[in-house]
Amino acid sequence: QSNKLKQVFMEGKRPAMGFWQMLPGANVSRILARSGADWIMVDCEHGNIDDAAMHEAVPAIAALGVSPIVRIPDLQSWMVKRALDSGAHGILVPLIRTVEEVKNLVASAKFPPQGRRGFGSPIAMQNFQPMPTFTEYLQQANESLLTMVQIETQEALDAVEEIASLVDVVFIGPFDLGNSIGHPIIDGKMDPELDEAISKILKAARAAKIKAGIFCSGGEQAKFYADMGFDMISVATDYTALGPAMMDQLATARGQ
Ligand code: 3PY
Repeated sequence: QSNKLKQVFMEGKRPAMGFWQMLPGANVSRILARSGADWIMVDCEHGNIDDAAMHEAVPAIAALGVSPIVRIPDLQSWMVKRALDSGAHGILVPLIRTVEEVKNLVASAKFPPQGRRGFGSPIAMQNFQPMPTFTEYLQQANESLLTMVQIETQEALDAVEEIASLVDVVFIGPFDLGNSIGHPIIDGKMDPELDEAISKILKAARAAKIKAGIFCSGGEQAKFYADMGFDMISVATDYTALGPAMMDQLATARGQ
């Protein structure tokens, strides 16, 4: 099954760069997916994206050869199922705390015998090229769909080595991680203890031979973490990019 993100991971030549979709609408998805990004995160946790909007965003992104990844709102089996049934090429679970939760996630994301994902959606296979048959999707999904967890709590940081042995990607949410370890990001400034936690997560991913991802607040920060060796980097969000782009044009129009 075609999975652009997985392909970039397997080639291992460059980090996979992507954007965060927080605003609903297939047109937003298409703008983001046409940017040259490898993957788009459909953010059902903090974004304005409900189940119906997710079912519009995922195919719009996949149709352009880009990997749609869904961040589910919370670790609930039914959310994992609906995200994967919508055709997502992977899922990201926020605010993980324990190894037990991660095992639960993996079980929810895999068909038997590896897990307990229910089979029956005719929608998922539409989002791969060439389109697999029902049976091919069943045979390939466990291997090709990416399981990712966010390391953004003290508890997950403490258990990161074991967590990394269970998933495809450990993905850092620096804002929540900073809050959880008692060193929040203030005015964009990262505390040295947060930097240390980030290095620890990257190291754990390397040791487990899996990929490490991180959420960034712009291109400059994204370049910094790409140079540091991260494999999956979120460069910006639609929501935060739109305002400055418009203000820039307005300032030019007003000769400012
Ligand atoms: C964080 O930085 O905590 C995130 O999860 C980004 O959305």
